[in-house]
Amino acid sequence: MFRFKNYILVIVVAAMLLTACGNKAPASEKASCAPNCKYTDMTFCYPQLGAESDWRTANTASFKETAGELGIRLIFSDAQQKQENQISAMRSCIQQEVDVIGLPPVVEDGWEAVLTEAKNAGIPVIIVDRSVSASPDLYAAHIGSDMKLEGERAAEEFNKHFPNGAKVLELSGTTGSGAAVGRAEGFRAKLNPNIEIIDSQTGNFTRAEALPVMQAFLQKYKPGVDFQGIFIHNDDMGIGAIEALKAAGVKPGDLFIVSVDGTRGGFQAMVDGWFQADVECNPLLGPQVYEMALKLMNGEPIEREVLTNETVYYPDNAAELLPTRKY
Ligand code: GZL
Repeated sequence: MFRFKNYILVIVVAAMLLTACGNKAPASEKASCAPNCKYTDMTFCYPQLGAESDWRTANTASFKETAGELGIRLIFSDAQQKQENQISAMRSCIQQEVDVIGLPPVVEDGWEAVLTEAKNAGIPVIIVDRSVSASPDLYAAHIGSDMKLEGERAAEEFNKHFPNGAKVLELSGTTGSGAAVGRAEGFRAKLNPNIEIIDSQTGNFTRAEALPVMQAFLQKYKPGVDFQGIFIHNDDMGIGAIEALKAAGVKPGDLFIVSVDGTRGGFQAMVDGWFQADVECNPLLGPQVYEMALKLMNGEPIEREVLTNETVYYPDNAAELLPTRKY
């Protein structure tokens, strides 16, 4: 009798253990191939925010080309700059039980629910490029630019150029995005008190939306008289603004313009004399993000915050560097 009871107990305990093993691994658990996962074992989800700028095009290319080189199965989607599309793409990836999700968030807020769903499904999320306001315990890490520093660097260019003060306009990026919030914050934090931002409007990081904003500015303010400079949050909006400036008879160099990204379009604008500085913002994040994703699959330690090293570009060597630009 005693032996029979033991036998039943063993079966019950074994059944309980099997059931437990069958559940999704809790967050930050390693993949089943750990600790020897290879890139070819990885299914990576990248719900890209859109295709609004040359920067974004280069960012997409970095993830697609690197996935092809490494043999990673990439689940890619384009959210057309809509957060709800990014969230539904993430939910689809959670259903497909991908290994890792990289999230390039269009805006900072509103990610708590879907990040919690990913965490409960045992799928780590790497925040890519822009940041989120959600609690850091809801995601594995952030890899991207220090947007506040980019804004500070732009301010330093205005401070150097206008020691006796000036009035400037700001063409800002997508409202509520980590990039626009950080750049605006850094710009204001570092700008000398004798330089006044007389107006700021969003161009949503696109050429098409920046053109009418610049046209409206030119209806309201006389270039060179009411304002002497413009801080533009990305090169694509800068190129849209240049079209409006040209149509209004403004010439290259009439205004002091500082942009952000350092794309080929931005370098060309420096060669043509329109931009007096271009603050680097590097989109080529694919390799770094995939390397971190593989470490997560193998249960290896990772850095929770990785900020890309960036610089400021100037017209004096823009022509020489332009042919070497990767984006
Ligand atoms: C910044 C990135 C921004 C770029 C824009 O890291 O999110 O979005 O500056 C892009 O060009 O649209």
